[in-house]
Amino acid sequence: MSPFLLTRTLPEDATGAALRADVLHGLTRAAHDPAAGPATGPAVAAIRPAVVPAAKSLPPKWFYDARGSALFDEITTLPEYYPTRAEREILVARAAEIAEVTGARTLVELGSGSSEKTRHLIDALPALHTYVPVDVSESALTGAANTLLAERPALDVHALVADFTRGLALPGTPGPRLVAFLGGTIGNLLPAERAAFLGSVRDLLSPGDALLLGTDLVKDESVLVSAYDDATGVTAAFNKNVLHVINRELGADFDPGAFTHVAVWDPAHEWIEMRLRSDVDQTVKIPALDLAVQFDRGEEMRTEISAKFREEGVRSELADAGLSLTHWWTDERNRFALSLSTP
Ligand code: AVJ
Repeated sequence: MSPFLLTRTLPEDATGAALRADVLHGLTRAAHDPAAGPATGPAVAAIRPAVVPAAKSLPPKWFYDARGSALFDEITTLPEYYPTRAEREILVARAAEIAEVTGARTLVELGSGSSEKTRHLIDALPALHTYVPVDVSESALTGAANTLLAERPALDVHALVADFTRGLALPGTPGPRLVAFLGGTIGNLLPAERAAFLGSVRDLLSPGDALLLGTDLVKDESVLVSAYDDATGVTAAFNKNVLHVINRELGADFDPGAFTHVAVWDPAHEWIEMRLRSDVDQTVKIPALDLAVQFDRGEEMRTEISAKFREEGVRSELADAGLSLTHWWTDERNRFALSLSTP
C-alpha cells in the first residue's frame, strides 16, 4: 500500500468568506471606478471599436461547483471548444520528450481537477515517485487519486486542497520537480495576477526543476468567439451557473433566465471576455451580504477573461518572473502551446 495523503490548507469557511468578499467587491463597484478601466474608448478613431469595460464583475473560479464542473467537462467535448483537444494532442506527442528533458520524480499539478490529461504525462514518467495534485475541490482530488492509484499503486499521492492563487507551500518531495499548470487556465488571471502567480511558482522551484505551462494562442476572432459561444448553449449554461452558485451559497434571487450569455474578443488585451447581460431593469437581493444590486437593461457584468498568448509574450512574462523558456511545443494547427521553463 502506497500512501495517499490529503492536506487541507484552506480553513473550513475560506470558500464561503472568499465568495462573499468577491461578490461584494465585484457587484458594488461604481461604474466610474478607474479599476474597471476607462468608461469610454480612446478619442482617436480606432481601427476596431473598443470593448467598453463592464463595471460589475465576478471572478471565474465560482463557476466550478459540481454542476459547473460537469458543464465544463461537457464544454471540452464540444466541436467549437478546441483547447482541450489541442493540448491533449501536444501532451500525447511530447510526453516522452517532457519526461526525458525533466527527469521529474515529483509532478505537482495546479488546478488538477479530474487529472485526465495529466495521465499521459504520468504514464510517460517511469521515474515518477510522487504526484501532488492541487485543487480547491476535495472531491475532485480524492476521485482522481483513486483512479490513479488503481493503475499506479506504487506512486505516492499527496493531494493538496488549496487555492494556488493565494500562495503555496509544497510537501517535501524528491526532485527534480515538475510543476504543471495546464488547460490555459493562466489566461483566467489578469496580467498583474499572472505576474504574482508566476512569481510564486518560481519561488517553489529549485535548480533542476521546471514549469510546464499550457497557454491558448491568439487566432482568428471567429474561431475564438465560437469556442466561447457554442451553438448548443452549453457555455451559456456554464456562464449562468455562477448565478445558481450565488443563489445557493448566499441566498440570492438571481433569475438566470433574465440574463443573456455574451462572449466578446477584446483585441487590445487579446482576451476573450465572457459576460452576462441583463435583459431587463432588475434588482437582485443578496441576503448574506445584506445587499440589493441594481442592473439596468442591457448592462453587462464580466464573469471571465480568457487571455490568448503569443510565444514572445509568454517568454517575456516568464522572464519577468525569473523563469527562462527552454521549450515551446504547439499542436499541428498552432492553436495551443505547452512551454517548459526553468529557474
Ligand atoms: C478551464 C479556464 C481554461 O478559459 O477556456 C471554457 C474555461 N470558459 N469555456 C477557458 C472556459 C468558457 C476555460 N479554462
